[in-house]
Amino acid sequence: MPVHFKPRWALPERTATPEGVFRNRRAFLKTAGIAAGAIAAGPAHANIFDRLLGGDNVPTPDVENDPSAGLYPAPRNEAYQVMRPISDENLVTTYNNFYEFGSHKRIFKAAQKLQIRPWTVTIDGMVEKEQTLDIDTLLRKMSLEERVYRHRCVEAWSMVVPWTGFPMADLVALAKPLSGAKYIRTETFMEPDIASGQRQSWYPWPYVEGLTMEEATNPLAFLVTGAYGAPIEEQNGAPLRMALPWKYGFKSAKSLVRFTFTDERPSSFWMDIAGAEYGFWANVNPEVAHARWSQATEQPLGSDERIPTLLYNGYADEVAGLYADKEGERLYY
Ligand SMILES: Nc1nc2c(c(=O)[nH]1)N[C@H]1C(S)=C(S)[C@@H](COP(=O)(O)O)O[C@H]1N2
Ligand SMILES: [Mo]
Repeated sequence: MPVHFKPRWALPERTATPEGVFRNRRAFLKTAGIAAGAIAAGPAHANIFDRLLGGDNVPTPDVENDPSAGLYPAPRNEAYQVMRPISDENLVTTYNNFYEFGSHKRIFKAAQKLQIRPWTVTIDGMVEKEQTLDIDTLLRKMSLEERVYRHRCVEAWSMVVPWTGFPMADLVALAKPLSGAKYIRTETFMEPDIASGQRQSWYPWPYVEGLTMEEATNPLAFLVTGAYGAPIEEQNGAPLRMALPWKYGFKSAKSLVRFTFTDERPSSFWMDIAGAEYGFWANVNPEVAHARWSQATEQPLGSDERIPTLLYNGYADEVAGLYADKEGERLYY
């Protein structure tokens, strides 16, 4: 595992981490033969998120059929910690944004239809040699690690998740970009037969996102393949998604099939829908309001209390330098 800096927001100890709790949950559920939703979330979670969730059971993860299951749990990179409790896995896997399966939060059941094997990832555009890799071949080439990251949705809810994955910089190294490449454009799968949202033709499918090469090679930019010590579930973006924790959540695109290296700044799904409200940079900033609501505070999943939102979502020391020369740009939405 690479040696990393110890950021200011890192905790000296695992105080924020309910050590061992999430790691064992799935194994326990499997042995006990009960659905995750049958476990009461407890009085601490009797809040709006539970009310939104209603009574449906959470599907038990299909871990035994996943060829990558043996890669988990991966060693935790202690440099990436968060001074907030890890969000309840039940909430993270049942309260989602994934417009391919519907424009509401309750898509986890519909998302089970996504076939995550076989799955290929294409690397093309301004690279030495275009390549298409099977996801399990890609996983074998990468060294997986666990990182606890904050996630701040532009809608002002937030979560703290132990993701497993590898630095996006490692994918860039594998891609061998040409010197003229300035941006990476990512593309999500396109399968209207199984993803009902993609049959709503007024949306500009597929879901496209983009970032600069400097952003992609910043140590914080992470490609996620797992969560809570197991392969990531369909509703959270299996088998491969981004985690760009200093940006609003919509930049962290799910279920990726293509990375295109280019010298042109890509447009994105949300820019095409409402460019005045959702831009290319979309860095978290509590002082810059969304067109329709304040971004000053956020509501953590599973909590009744709002907390202050932090500049770059708490990662300013790591990423502010990326934007020092971009004064005139719309950096924060
Ligand atoms: N392909 C795709 N990626 C996506 C989205 C989406 O609708 N489609 N929603 C984004 C938004 S707005 C957020 S907040 C996060 C939500 O991730 P989660 O459901 O794992 O919490 O995914 C992001 N990635
Ligand atoms: Mo979001």
